[in-house]
Amino acid sequence: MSMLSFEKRYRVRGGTLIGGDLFDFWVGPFYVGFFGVLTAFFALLGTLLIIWGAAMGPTWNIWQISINPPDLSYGLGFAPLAEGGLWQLITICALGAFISWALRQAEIARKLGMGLHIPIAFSVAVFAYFALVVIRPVLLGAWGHGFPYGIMSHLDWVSNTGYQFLHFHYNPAHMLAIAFFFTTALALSMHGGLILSVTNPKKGETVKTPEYEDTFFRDVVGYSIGSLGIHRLGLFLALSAAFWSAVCIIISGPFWTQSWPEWWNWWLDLPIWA
Ligand code: 07D
Ligand code: 07D
Repeated sequence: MSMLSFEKRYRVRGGTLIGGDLFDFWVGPFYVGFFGVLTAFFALLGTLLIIWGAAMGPTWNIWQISINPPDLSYGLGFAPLAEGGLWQLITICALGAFISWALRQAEIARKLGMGLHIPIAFSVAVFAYFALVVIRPVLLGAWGHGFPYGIMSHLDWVSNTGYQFLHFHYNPAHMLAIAFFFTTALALSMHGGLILSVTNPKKGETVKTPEYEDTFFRDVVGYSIGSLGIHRLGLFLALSAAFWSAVCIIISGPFWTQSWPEWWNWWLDLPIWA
């Protein structure tokens, strides 16, 4: 449902980060903005480059298409298009599109006088991607350490990279990230359930107030984090999941080259056992 009276009031120029009035308008329900144009440009170019890469063969099977990074021998240099150069250009386009998308979110939030929580949250996902295709490859000295762009081939990369460290589950940052992902799902299921239980009553019953939500949790566990607190906690849990994911892959190789189970030898080396 559109909120036309409200939209009329806020759909005014200003709040842009760059370019002043340039592209400061809406097309139907969408805000365009300089960064909207930039996102569209990078997304379109990146997609066309993927299609070009697919056209080079050997398959049009959507599951099997894979645009691979350059061979390790190219180091941090540019590779010919057919030998990983396309992957490099697509990576630039992907980062261009993701960063522009975050900045477009920031412009819309500024226009509405809102906080920047959403662009900041999305930036953490972009950081995880940046960690995989820029930070780690640069630290290891070759773009060839990035992951290939293909539905199945990127799964092979995750598996192979995991087994290079014998048992990736022993990576302590991977453990933290997984624990945060699981906690995020637990928190969202409880929060979604709680909100539905009070705001979606049976026919004839009234919607309940947040006091009911608080009282429910006080009765169950003796404490309620409150309406604002649960959203702070949710954002913290989800961002921590992606943050520790980025950490777990950045340290794998650049800062720890042995198997991950061996990392835990520090425990056996503690002076208390001597
Ligand atoms: C539900 C929001 C909507 C987004 C969707 C993804 C594309 C790609 C490409 C046609 C939760 C849209 C997909 C635009 C199309 C072509 C050539 C988000 C939601 C629906 N992965 N991954 C998937 C990406 C990495 C891993 C699925 C992207 C890392 C594992 C989809 C990236 C590692 C599994 C996909 C990325 C990794 C998947 C579902 C970028 C560690 C699965 C994703 C840019 C993070 C699962 C066949 C989903 C699967 C899956 C996309 C990076 C691991 C194709 C865009 C390298 C283990 N990944 N992935 O629902 O079924 O996300 O794979 O970094 O099991 Mg992946
Ligand atoms: C990188 C995606 C960013 C996406 C962006 C947006 C579009 C537009 C358009 C929809 C980070 C893209 C948008 C394209 C779409 C439309 C219209 C998200 C990213 C910017 N692991 N593992 C993780 C688990 C094992 C291994 C992370 C579990 C094995 C490696 C997470 C298990 C081995 C790497 C995680 C498990 C192994 C990881 C992924 C269980 C393999 C990574 C989440 C239960 C043998 C990766 C930064 C993430 C990582 C990663 C979970 C098992 C290896 C914590 C639950 C033991 C090599 N694993 N893993 O990062 O940290 O999301 O990446 O067994 O590189 Mg693991």
